[in-house]
Amino acid sequence: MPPNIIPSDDDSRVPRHYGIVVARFNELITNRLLDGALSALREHGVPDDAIDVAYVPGSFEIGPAALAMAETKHVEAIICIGAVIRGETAHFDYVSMAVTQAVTRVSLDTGVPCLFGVLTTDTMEQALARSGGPGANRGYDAALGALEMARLLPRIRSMRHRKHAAGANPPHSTD
Ligand code: INI
Repeated sequence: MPPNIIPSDDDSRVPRHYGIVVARFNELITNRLLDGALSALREHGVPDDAIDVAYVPGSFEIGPAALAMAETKHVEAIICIGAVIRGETAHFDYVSMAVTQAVTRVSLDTGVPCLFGVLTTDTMEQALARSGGPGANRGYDAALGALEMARLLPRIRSMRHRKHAAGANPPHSTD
């Protein structure tokens, strides 16, 4: 018997809200990543009034803003956007590690998928190359990931109810 593939295909009739947290530091780059993320959401039928954008000073502040957004339970996925460029700072390693860990933690602790649209590059040229048009814009890619995860996770969660409803795996608890 073939495995049961849980679909994450398009079901744009289901309205969903998305959050974007964007760092102003290196705003030349982060504005381009934000434009890419907005393009991807709009191309997939997400109306602007279903998108909440929060600006933070730098990538270090993305974690707390993403956590606050996730805790509202108003958004089904959060796209985190920043640009940490090694040439600009002696604390590149600290900022990039902190934002990576924070975004991972918010995602796992809250169950709201947080997509990582944060560039960590050695040079401004590399950052420019990764914030261009579709196919070369990590903000666009992160938004595609957000669309997919927002469709997939509710379907995985609903499997529990489906199994119980079918009586295939009766729960052990008495609730
Ligand atoms: N923040 C970034 O998003 N990218 C950077 O490259 C960067 N540099 O170079 O320092 C940066 N620093 C600011 C940091 O994110 C915090 O906003 C700041 O330390 C205040 O907490």
